[in-house]
Amino acid sequence: MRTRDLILVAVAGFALWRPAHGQSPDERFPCHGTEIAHYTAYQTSGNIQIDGRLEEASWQAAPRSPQFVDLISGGPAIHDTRAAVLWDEANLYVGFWVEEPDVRGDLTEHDSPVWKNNDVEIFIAGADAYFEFGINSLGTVYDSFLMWEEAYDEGGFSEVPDFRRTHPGLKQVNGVGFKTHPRGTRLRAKHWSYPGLQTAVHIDGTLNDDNDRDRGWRVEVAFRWEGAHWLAKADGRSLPPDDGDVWRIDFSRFNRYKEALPAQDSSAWAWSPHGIWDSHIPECFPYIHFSARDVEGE
Ligand SMILES: [Ca+2]
Ligand SMILES: [Ca+2]
Ligand SMILES: [Ca+2]
Repeated sequence: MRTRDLILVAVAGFALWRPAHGQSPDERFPCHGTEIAHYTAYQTSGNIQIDGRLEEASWQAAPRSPQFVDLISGGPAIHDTRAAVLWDEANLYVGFWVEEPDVRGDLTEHDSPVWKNNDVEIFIAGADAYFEFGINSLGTVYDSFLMWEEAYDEGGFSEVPDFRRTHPGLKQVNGVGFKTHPRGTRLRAKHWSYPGLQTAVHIDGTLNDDNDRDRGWRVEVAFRWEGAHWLAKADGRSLPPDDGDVWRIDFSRFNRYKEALPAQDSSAWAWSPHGIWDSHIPECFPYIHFSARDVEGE
């Protein structure tokens, strides 16, 4: 590489690593407001079978996200990860295409910390609460419901036995790497599971066998709209959404490995970068615009 190219690479690298603070229209958050993705989710054109294969015409026609980037720097990731979103009157659908040369996983119990394997994650934000979901290559799901503690009493959450403050499973949490969120602490109900959740994983390769090189794995998830009742309650949003409604939903991937230095790989990749090691920042989630149009067009 010529010297001039090296300098250009160095400048580009520095640009990706500039501190996020002071760059964002809203300086309370570590992400750059202008870098947050917008996406249009169209309606399915036929039934979606939750088998992990993403072969339906609707998935083929759905716009796919750009390749996920590093969660902190926004720089490129070594393997290709993309997501797409569809919906119908019954469900919100999410698909992931995960390039992975060595598919691994060993956690099999529901609500295991699947990010300790390689996983992909979905966070769905409501006004006063959000839902956290992760799944590994074995199809093991971790899910929890988190309520902003400042909104807990007004939100009516105590009507749900699983969400009562007295429930032994309810834990107070304060983000991961971003401990100064303006809304403060959350109450996490890990024991809660998303009602009627359907998930499937398809591995294109061999699991826990490094005698070959795998192509990766795919994930197909259906969230029943009615399961989002407590997410939707605070702002009275429609379930299913109305044409033109916008939700904030995050999509990410956590790995147990990092690309070798000098690459700056945080081991977490996301559709939109957060600027910090923390998925729990709804203000950094992509904007998902729901369209009533059929994904295959008129
Ligand atoms: Ca399918
Ligand atoms: Ca759970
Ligand atoms: Ca393999």
